[in-house]
Order: sequence, then structure tokens, then C-alpha cells
Amino acid sequence: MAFSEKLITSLNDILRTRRKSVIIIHPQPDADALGASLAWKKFLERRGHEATIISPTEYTKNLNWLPGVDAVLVYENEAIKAKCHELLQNAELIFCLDFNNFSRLEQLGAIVQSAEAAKVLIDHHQQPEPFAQIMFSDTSYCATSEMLYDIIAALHCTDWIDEDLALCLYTGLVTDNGFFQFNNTTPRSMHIAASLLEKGVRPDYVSEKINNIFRENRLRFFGYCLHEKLKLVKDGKVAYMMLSSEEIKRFNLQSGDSEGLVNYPFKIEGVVVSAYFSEETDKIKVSFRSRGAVDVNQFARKHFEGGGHRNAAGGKSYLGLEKTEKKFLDALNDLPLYN
Ligand SMILES: [Mn+2]
Repeated sequence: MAFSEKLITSLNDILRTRRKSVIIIHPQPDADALGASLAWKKFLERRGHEATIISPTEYTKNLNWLPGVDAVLVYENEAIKAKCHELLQNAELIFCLDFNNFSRLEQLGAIVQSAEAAKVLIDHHQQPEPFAQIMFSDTSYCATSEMLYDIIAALHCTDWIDEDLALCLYTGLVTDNGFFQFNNTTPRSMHIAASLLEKGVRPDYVSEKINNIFRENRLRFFGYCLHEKLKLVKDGKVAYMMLSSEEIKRFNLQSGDSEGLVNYPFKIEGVVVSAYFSEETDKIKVSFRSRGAVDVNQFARKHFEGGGHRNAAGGKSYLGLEKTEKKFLDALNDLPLYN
């Protein structure tokens, strides 16, 4: 078993005595946060609990097909803030899924923190804050959704996983491991995915819903960037694109439309760093991606007021496009490009 007997027993015990639950996820929830929370809500309801999901901010419309997602309360929506506060105050149990520190929640963090309910953390990110009475924290899982499957299995309840619940878990699992492409894909994640397919999930359906949802102008924007804007430097190891606000406006983009673009340059053999700069009204936003040991987290921290993970980080610049480009090219001399 992946979790200690003691941990599972304490979860079981607390589930037996406390029936009013709130599930909290991180802002801008991705498919793992949403999938895991929807699955856990279904599971809790099946056990006779009241369970409500609160998301600090709106989720992307692209995920509005996940079963049950309509019931998610969006805290940033002023009209329901009071209701969220009341639910948190009256909750006996608060589950924190797919994040591990309250600062991630911004204003909602203090409210969750001060709520009297017992807190249960279920998460796969590094360096958890030790705020929860019961902590399921394990970075070997590719997704919180993968972890939840194992928790449900440890509770001997896999029979309760119906097709909808399986669809939520599967979607979270495959989006966090890039449809089994990233190095967090393990034999276990494949076994769990297989079990979820046995519950009736159709992998082609999930793939279509996640991967093939561009509007025409978004794909044409990607085409434009790759054809006109992509530059390669450092013997082809570093790729970058810089987009002015005028260009972004021309393609009539919506928020989230440039997501994923920064990964395309890795299709070129030998690229180990990719950067995407987009000009906004007050600043330039930067996304960095890297391969292997190349650390863009440190790079973004040092030069672009940002940070993130070793292979995926963000940052910003207030210098204007031309100077930002020069700063980036200079800073690259500081970045070891071994791989
Ligand atoms: Mn996740």
C-alpha cells in the first residue's frame, strides 16, 4: 500500500464522525485540481457526506464538460462570497487538494486557515506547509487525481468509482503527465489509468476535449508565432518568441490562448530552453520552459522577478520589448545549457 495503515485509519475515522465537508482547490484550477475535487466530492457524497467545492477563481470554460463542474463555487464571484464564508465556518472537514500552502489561496487562505474544521491535505507538490491534521503528501504521484485513486483503493472503495468519477480522475491524471509523456509517468500511473478505463472512460474522448479545442484564430496565431517570430540562439539550444501587444490584439486572443505555445519549440531537436515574451499594458510577461538539468527557475528568479519549477517558470520585465530582449540574451550567458 502506498500510504501507511495509520494514515488511512485516521482518514477513515474522521470520515466516520464528520459529515460536513468543503473541498478547496488552487486558483486558476487546472484539470487535475478540478478532476480530483469533483471525484472526491462524488466519493464523499456516496459516503453520505455533504461536500462543496470552492475554487478561489474561475475555471477555464474548456473544462466545463467535466461531470459536476457546475456545482463548483467560485470565490472571486462577489455574489457568493458570503455563502463560501458560511460554508467554511460550518464545515467539520476541509480538504485541500492539489496545492500545499495557504499563500497560494491569497485572501481565501486566511479564512481557510482560521476555520475550525479539521484539515486534510491531499497533494503531490513539493515542500508542503504542515497545516493539516491529516497529510497525504507524496511527490511520487504525477497527479492529485492519481493519488486519490490510491486513497480510494486503500479505503477498499474502488467499487464506488462509477464512470463519471473515473472520467474526473483520468482527466486529472493524463493532463498532469502530458498524456503519459512527462517523466512523472510511472508504471503505477499507467496501472491506475487502466483501472479507470475499465470503469468506462474513453481515452479518445478525453484527448479530444483537452487537446483539440482551439478556435481557428488561436491556431493561426500559433502558426504566425512559429513562422514569423521564433528565434533560435546559442547554437540552436535556446528558442524564444517575443510578441507585441499590437500583434496579440490583431489575433483577437482570449485569456489562456497562448498557453502551450512555449512548448512547441522543443519539437526542434536540440532545443533545451524555450521562452515566450508577451507585451501587456504595464509589463512584459515571460514564460520559460527547459529540459533536463537546465534550471529556468533560478534563471527567472535572478533575472526576471519570477520563479516556478526547474523546468517551468515565469517572470516579468518592465523594460519594453527591445531592452527585454537584450537583457534576456545577456542573461543567457549566465545559464549553463548542458543537458
Ligand atoms: Mn496536480
